[in-house]
Amino acid sequence: MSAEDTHKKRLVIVSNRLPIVLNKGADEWNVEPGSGGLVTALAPVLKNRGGVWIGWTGVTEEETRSIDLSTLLKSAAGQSGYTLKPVNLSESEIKNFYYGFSNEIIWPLFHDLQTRCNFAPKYWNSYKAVNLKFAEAIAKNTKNDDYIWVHDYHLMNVASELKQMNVNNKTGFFLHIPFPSLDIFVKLPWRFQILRALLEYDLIGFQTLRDRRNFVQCVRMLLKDAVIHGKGQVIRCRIGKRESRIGTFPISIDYNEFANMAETKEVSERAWYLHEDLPHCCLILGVDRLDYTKGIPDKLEAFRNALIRFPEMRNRATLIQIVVPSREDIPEYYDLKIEIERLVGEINGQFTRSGWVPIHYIFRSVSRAELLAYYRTCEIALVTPLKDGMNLVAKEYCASSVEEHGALILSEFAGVAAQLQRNALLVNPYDIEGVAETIYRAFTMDREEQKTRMRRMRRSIKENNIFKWVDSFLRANIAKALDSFPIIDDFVPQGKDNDEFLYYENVKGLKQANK
Ligand code: ADQ
Repeated sequence: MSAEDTHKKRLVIVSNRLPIVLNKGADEWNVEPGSGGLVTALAPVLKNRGGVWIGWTGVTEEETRSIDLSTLLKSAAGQSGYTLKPVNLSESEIKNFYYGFSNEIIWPLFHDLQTRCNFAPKYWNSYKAVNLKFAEAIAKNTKNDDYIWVHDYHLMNVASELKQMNVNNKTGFFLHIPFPSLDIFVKLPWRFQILRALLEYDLIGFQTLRDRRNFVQCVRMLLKDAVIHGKGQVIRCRIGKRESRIGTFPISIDYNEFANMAETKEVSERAWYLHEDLPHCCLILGVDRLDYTKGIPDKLEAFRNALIRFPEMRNRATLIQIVVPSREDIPEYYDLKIEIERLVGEINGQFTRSGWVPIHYIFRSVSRAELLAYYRTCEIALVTPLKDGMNLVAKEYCASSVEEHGALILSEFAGVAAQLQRNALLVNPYDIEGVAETIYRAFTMDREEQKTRMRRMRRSIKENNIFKWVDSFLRANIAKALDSFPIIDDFVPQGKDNDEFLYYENVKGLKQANK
């Protein structure tokens, strides 16, 4: 299939961040692939399908003026097989829309941590303005056949803005984080606006049935003109003549990519050396983005509790805690980093003996090969977020455990628990003693039981992989599967500086800007 043939229909992904990171080197900028759950999940799906990914570059509008952005994005697009279109944000938009509304209101509220919210009114104005900016970027870079798939909590208003601009493409929205219960959601000062904005999408997707149930209950209680009907994976909501669908689509990973890469020589050797460096030790792995929702301090306390109560674990169990730097400009995240470092220092000071350090702490982004080596070699994974939309680390750990050994300790408040509850060891992450006892249980679990559990979890993740997730979302929204957006063999990124305004030249509000 050539690029020419596919001009009719494209998959347009819209997310707050583009799947890249721009770094300022000594005298020039360079571009690297991004990390995080959304990128891990979507990058393999879009690869070489000639679609478009629209998002913020991660640097300020002021900084982008000194960068040859178009060349950098084109080089990244060439490798990834889809076109990247930037949305530029000013310093004040980054402060109020991104750090403010998205990360000081929606992120904590939707993770049930309402006391961390700062409901500053100016944040809402910025949120609306930036969502309009995204809608304009979409209008400029799409054609009428394109399917527009918007991701996550930063962009809940986009469909509503598109409608007001007379852009009537099919739209879908997927929420990667949890949706809170009514009691928590009603605290949001803009609760009515957000619910109505979400219902402007043709399809709204949630990670779990619990999230969908919470959303539907909020709609039922707060929007008196909304009528919910239907049953099954996707139900419907009607307001006047408008109907949207609401569904549950648990996100996944590219299982084969993880399983195959875990078996490569590079990963096998790295895995062997990791264990060789820590002989006779049971390795317990934690991999988390630096975030207060991931429950890292509670996890460290639980490990300390296990070392106190089960002395046979001393010298024989080591926790390897990888923390991926994230949002460190926010004081709360910086404080969390300090707290983690203090706890690691304290616990290591308390228990270290000649030849054994209880916690190995890694604070940096590790390469994919290194990450997989840890997944493959560690006997226990400790995934204990206080609340999580899904948690891909749990799935990646299982997919990479090619010897089929390894026990997964999993928070019951992670979305992934709905799928793996029978074979993972479920814990309440707030229950320090309970988690400690479960660590000990995993430490003493016999190999056969580990194998049986791991084999079942791997089968379930393999069957429900990322491609199935995309297919089920697209089928529910546009009655088409991913194959309808065929692979392009000779993909050339679109990137002429003047190729904007491809279709919607007469869009309300854009016509002036276009002149
Ligand atoms: P995240 O909060 O980012 O995602 P998660 O699902 O755990 O959380 O994904 C983290 C991703 O980062 C994994 O794919 C992992 O491989 C990658 N990663 C981890 N450590 C790394 C390291 N050191 N270097 C590089 N990459 C690393 C959000 C929601 C989740 C939801 C996902 C997808 O908060 O609940 O599962 O989106 O929907």
